[in-house]
Amino acid sequence: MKMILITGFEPFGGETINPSWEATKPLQGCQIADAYVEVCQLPCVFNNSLEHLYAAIERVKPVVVISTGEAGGKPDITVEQVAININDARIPDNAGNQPIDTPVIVDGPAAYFSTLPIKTVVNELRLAGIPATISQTAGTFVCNHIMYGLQHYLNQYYPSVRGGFIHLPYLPEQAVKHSNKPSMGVEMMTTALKIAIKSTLKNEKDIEVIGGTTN
Ligand code: PCA
Repeated sequence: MKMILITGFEPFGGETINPSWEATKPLQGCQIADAYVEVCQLPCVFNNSLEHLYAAIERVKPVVVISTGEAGGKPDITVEQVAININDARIPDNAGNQPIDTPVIVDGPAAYFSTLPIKTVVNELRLAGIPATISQTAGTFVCNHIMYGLQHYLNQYYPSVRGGFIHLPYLPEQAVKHSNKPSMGVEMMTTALKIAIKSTLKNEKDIEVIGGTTN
């Protein structure tokens, strides 16, 4: 059976919910095209989150892995293009770690690109009426750490498995506590993840958008 692994994070930074988990968990067991979705919640903790991710990959044996995280303050869904080999935490993670300028993987390359068809995904989200853009930085906190670790692991052990990362805005129930911050409803975000899975399964290669990237 073809499997898709989708991950979301536990709440962090003083929040009591994380949109990435709220939007991901309804997908557990869903069939999308000819594949089945398995979801997994990751701790917002450097290194330990990667151990959870690698264990989930070994358990599920997916053909595609999409990790998701909260990007509070962003107005739309951001499909990440690149992960960099640095941990530089503005705040402590959920275990109190606050690495400054350390590598995600010692002696790893400076960066990895997403192997999802990111322009296709953004285009299809927009066609479905969901605001989305490509992002060229996943930051330097636990989300970038997970994306870098994911791409590194797949590149090393499962080069035919495609993977990438999608950041999600605040949920409305979070945004009411942060004035002037945009939000998106959970149903729209779950639909967006389904579209991202469907277009990844359908498109081995990304489209070329005339005029450059879909910014
Ligand atoms: N967002 C954080 C880490 C966990 C999450 O959901 C980030 O963007 O790094």
